[in-house]
Amino acid sequence: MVDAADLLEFQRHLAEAHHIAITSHRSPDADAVGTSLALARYLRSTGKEVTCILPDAPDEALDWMHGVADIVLFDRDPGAAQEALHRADVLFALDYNGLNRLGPMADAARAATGTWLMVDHHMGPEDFPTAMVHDARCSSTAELLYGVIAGLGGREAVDAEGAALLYAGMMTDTGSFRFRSVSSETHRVIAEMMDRGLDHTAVHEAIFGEQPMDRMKLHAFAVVERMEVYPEFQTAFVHLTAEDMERFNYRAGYTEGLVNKALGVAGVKVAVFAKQSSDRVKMSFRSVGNYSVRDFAEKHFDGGGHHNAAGGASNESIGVVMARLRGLLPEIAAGLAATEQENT
Ligand SMILES: [Mn+2]
Repeated sequence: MVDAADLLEFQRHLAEAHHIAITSHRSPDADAVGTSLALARYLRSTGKEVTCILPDAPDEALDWMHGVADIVLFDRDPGAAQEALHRADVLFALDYNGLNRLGPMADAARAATGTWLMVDHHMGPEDFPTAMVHDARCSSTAELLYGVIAGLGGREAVDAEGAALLYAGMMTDTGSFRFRSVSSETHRVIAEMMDRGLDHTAVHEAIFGEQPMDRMKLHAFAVVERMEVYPEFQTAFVHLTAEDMERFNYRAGYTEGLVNKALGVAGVKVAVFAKQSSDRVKMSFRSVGNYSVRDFAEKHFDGGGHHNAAGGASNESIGVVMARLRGLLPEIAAGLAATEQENT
């Protein structure tokens, strides 16, 4: 929920701003990119000059998003990114709350002299912003941002195009409205956007409807050759080595959704996906129900995120990581048993 006092703060800073920079986290997902572009649309409709800046490129699966080609990418054009950050009177941090989430762009962001405003739904925000709309219970930044735009009087500016951008973030951050974080408010926001022309089917098709053959083969391979299901622990793992990804001509976004395939196995309540990513292993954690994968990711893999969806990383090899995960199966099962007791 968006607090009226926070909105007033936003309003005050925006009223005086001419140049606005909108930033989001590295490896930007649909929530990051969709909110950046939707906020830019709204602010431009009020006469502001807006630049969207991301540390690196979004997945190809988001190429359909209106305005995505105009986003300044720090890794491709650090000069332009630095200049836009430097020129901004107001800078937005969307869908992240710690500057380290910007990766190599963090120092350039730290050097910016404008006023930081944040809209985010992750736990434990840093205090660099002057004002923030923050709610860790909210299922997506897109849902929160809709409340911000509506609260600033911009409801009408969220047309069919803007609504598609926000809906993409809401849909993907909720596992297509599956996670516990989905609330009646989530659906109220969507209802309003549908009244303004949102084509939800088109968004779903654009993101999930079609995929390159290589990606489909990679998923099939992962499920057949690299998935480990442990029914006695209600847990499934799936992993990919660097060679696996090379074999199927891996591109950004290809492994999206694999963790949900593992979670979708009958009887599985906790799923982990791990992949070799240059010198690190990156992990996605998912759960259904009360078991917190955020706590698990924090404790064992320097990670964080949400109750049912979290991420982590390790500098160990993929083999070592998988061995460590197998060793943690009893701990996961004990945690699942404990949360089940909470329920009864
Ligand atoms: Mn998000």
